[in-house]
Amino acid sequence: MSRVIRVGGAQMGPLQKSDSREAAVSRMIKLLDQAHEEGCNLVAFPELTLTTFFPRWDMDDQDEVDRYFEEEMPNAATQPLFDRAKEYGIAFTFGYAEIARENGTRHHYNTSILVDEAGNIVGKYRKTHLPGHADFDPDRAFQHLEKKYFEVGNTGFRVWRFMDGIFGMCICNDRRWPETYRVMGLQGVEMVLLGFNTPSSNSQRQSERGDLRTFHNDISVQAGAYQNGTWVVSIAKAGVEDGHELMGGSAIVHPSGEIVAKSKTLDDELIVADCDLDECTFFKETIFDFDRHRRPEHYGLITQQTGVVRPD
Ligand code: CDV
Repeated sequence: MSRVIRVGGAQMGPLQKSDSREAAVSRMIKLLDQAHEEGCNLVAFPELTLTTFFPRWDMDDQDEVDRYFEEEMPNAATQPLFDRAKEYGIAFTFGYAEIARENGTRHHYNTSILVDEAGNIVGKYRKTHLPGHADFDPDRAFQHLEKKYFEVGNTGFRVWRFMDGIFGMCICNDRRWPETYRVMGLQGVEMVLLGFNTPSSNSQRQSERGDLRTFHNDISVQAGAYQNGTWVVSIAKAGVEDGHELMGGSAIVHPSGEIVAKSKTLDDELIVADCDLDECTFFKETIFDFDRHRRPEHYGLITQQTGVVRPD
């Protein structure tokens, strides 16, 4: 039986502080309509799809912060997206800022969900690698306060049996860490879905070239795909948000590590690729046959320590 999935990568252009959830969702629905016309079975949207990338702003009023978060999913603003996708029989994933109630306490996470073709949420991932800082940093050209607004996710890198394959999720900065892909690779992942919001310039090194930032993005997702024999669908929120530019470079990456579809704009844009999950098998059974070739007895430091310990 064929395991080809036509994937639509729905890059989103910028969202301003003043943009409503409804405005974001109506743009998502337009991309979904286009994906339907192109015969897609699965559509991937970016990280924090519903709002501007608010961690660039330093806020101390928790009510102001909470306005960027969702307490329910779906909710009134996103229900039309769920309804349209169900009508089309398209599965989808998108990221949002989540307030979760756990043991009677409110928790704030940077979250993405996996929704099946009948509109049911079948998977949830909460971002593990939160970049940036927790306090205002006067030395940065702009702020990146994810550590202030989010808690480290408590889901870990799970995978789900989905659409005749094995799917996983991660979010933005997670894509730069090989551990992210390997933990899912060890569970047989065949497609990793991820969204990102990456500024076009480095807040701590303004001289960093844009093409180098693109290279770091590409090398991360391409290596993750190849080294684990998995498809990677990596989708940006791009363009100038409230005066700050986010890079584009959404890509669909084959298990060989080759990019098979890439965005060309910094705006709402759909990229499409036919992704045959069976093409993972060759890589998983040869050069990256983990069972035959991995040597975990020599990898202990990876889980025993966090930072670098140099020899005396
Ligand atoms: N949203 C992100 O996680 N952004 C990060 C930062 C470091 C730019 C990223 O890795 O792209």
